[in-house]
Amino acid sequence: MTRHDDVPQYDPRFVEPKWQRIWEERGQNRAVEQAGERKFYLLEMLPYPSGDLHVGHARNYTLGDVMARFLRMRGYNVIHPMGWDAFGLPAENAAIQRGIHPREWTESNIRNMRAQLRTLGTSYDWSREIDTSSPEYYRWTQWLFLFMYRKGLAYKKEAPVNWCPVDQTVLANEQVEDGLCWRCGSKVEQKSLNQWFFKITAYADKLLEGIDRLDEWPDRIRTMQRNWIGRSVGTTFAFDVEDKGQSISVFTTRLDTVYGATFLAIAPEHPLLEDIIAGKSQGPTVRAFADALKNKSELDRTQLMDKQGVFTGRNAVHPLTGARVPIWVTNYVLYGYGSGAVMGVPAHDQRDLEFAAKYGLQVTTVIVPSAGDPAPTAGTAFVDDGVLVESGEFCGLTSEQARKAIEELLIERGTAETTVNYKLRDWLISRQRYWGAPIPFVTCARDGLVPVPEDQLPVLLPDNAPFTGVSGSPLEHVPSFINTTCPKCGGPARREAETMDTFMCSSWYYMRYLSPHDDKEPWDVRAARYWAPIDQYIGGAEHAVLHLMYARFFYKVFNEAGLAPGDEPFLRLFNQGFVLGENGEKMSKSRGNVIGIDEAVERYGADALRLFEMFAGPPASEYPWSTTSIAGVTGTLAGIWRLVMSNADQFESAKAPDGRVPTPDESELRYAVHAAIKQVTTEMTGRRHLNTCVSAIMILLNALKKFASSDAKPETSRTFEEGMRALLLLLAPFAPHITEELWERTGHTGSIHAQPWPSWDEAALQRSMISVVVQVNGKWRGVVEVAPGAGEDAAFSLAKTVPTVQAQLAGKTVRKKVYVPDKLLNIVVG
Ligand code: ANZ
Repeated sequence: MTRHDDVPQYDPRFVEPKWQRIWEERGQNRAVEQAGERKFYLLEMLPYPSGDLHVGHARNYTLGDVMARFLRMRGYNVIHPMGWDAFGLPAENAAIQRGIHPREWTESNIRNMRAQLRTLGTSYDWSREIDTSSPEYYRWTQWLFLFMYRKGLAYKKEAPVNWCPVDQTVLANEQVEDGLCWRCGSKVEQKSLNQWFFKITAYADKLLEGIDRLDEWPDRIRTMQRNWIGRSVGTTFAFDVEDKGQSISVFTTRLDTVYGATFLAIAPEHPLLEDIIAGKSQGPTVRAFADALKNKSELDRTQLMDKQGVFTGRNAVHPLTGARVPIWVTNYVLYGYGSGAVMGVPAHDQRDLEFAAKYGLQVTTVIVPSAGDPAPTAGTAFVDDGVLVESGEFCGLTSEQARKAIEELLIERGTAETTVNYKLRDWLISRQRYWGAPIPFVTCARDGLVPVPEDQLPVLLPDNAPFTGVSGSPLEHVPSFINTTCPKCGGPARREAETMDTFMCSSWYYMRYLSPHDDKEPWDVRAARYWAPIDQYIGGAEHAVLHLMYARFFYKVFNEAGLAPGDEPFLRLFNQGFVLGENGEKMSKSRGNVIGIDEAVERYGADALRLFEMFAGPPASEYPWSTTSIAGVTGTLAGIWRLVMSNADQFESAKAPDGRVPTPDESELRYAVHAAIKQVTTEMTGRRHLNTCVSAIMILLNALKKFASSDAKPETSRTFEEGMRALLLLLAPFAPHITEELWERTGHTGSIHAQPWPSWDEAALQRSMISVVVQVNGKWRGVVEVAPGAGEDAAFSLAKTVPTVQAQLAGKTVRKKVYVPDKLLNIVVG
């Protein structure tokens, strides 16, 4: 047998690149469709190539990779691709600030990040890599834009955008900080521009209904998606405008409170506003107030400002009481929701109450918690359902009964209807930006808006736009791009100067992976029928709403067009937690606590980094980077290396059946081996607390070490060999390099990652006796063997027969016993 001292040291700096190269050369991770094989589409959200990856990013990719390797060993045909969400603002900002072309900046970041992902030992099928900013990719993004247009799901209309009057440019919402331009600090205005939209609202109900079936998504994300869609059912009904022969419709979900309506509030954009103020002395003041608001964003109006309003000088007539209610223009009623007008019920709506208090409007309580209750105290609105008071013939009804009864009455009169409203808005696609996919349309004086024919795609992004960051869309300033001919009439035409929101690129990329080099179609529908949908999606919870909603929308459209199987793209979703800096703060450059992947791999090796990431906590929780625990897992890996290398000969010699009865140590070890296999397998297929898998592997390592160093160890032992083999196989997904190297060094042929996953023998887990540790005053004094689940008395009587325990008890009084069944008995004496 080899002595420990003779074992060569484990050197990840040699072993890791060696195997990365070999796996690549063997094409080991290539995914090939195989009829009849169980497929598994495993995907991590594609990264934005921002430059460098740190150990927080590594966690996401390691998680995916551990799953991929595990599933392959479980016999799945796994597809595990990777690519780059490469269009977007940071590249353009780098161009503006540092004069580097966005493509150059993006490509160099991709090179760097690809290398970093490789050093982690991730088993991607790199032959499927995509870059959303390459013409081969965005040609199909443009194709899909036209596809959506053909389906009647893309349209152009005037819509307000954030506009910086100093930089003369449109700003994305994220570029508006507290209402100010992020770059020059000037006050951002709202400006109306003609823009492209996707009609995601047409899918609101389908998107909502689909969420119910996504039972392998985190509940939190499902709730966020439901709230984002924000379906609400209510009543739209009319208030006549006094002396005008017109009426204002309001949308309410609380028709039961209608007798408490003491004013009407309308949005500054309301189309009847001019009619309402016509001939009124308040007219100019109202108009000025409304115009000032029109420049402000929704966020500004509803969250950053106090509630404000002005009286229009005109009243409306309450449809049930005939009372005159004043019409006000306010900042908190949004034109884009419901009908752009609300009935103000200050007693039962907090916003209305604040508004009424500020302007001295009447507050009338019409709902009480239960019959006979007094009106709730002033100051806070009573917003819950209750029982109606001061409500004419409806007094005494519950809120629910009243909503129905009042709605029926108004519907009968022909002035109301049941309405469903959604918070979800159509998806604004156009961006006044350079680094994105050009929108494939032209405008011609004769034919108007004309789609670019499919055979003329891609509409190439020109290289030479001015990156000054000011004055509208950069493409407007590239005449060779803008000026073109109309595909219909051949006359002069102008291209769209705008590019697409990059969420468009990431709404369909998971389909492109299925035939990434296809130049006939965006993806091969046959391949899609085999691989899609995604079985497991992994990524950050920050994409809970936008990306996941847009991708679901697209997929539903694909499915209806027969291009994809099933109507949800991501069957299971997993959000990994953050890795914090060693100081417990969020990892960020400005805090100086970033640990880069390169640095960590260089110091500890990829396997140690991977093992740390999986061991430090369950996948969804956050934890800090810890030099001590990474040193711990490095020690574990070194221990495995020493154990296996110094017993390498066992793998050969133990193969022949020895025919002997297992020793007690062997039975004990066999229990440990099968318990580990069972635990790791159950976790990996169940709740996926991968940290407990790593502990199970560590426990198995200790059992093997104990066995190896025991004097009673037989010369060859099949159980020991079985245990070391299981150790390597269980560890393979977590630490792919060291296990592959040891697999080879112990005389195995073929990759460890292509071996079948071990299975456990339930019989090995049926132990007749269990060892219980006996302590006296907290100190280890011996072990007793008891039947599983034995009681304290049984354990204590046995303990008293152990000489080392007897010695401690002699002449003392037993004061207390602490008993943990199947584990420990602590006897407190004094
Ligand atoms: C009167 C009322 C009384 C209301 C009451 C609530 C409580 P959700 O559930 O979000 O759909 N609303 C309607 N249109 C609005 C708009 N354009 N801008 C701002 N608020 C608007 O909320 C529906 C409620 O939001 C409606 O019900 C309306 O106020 C308000 F005790 O009507 B309610």
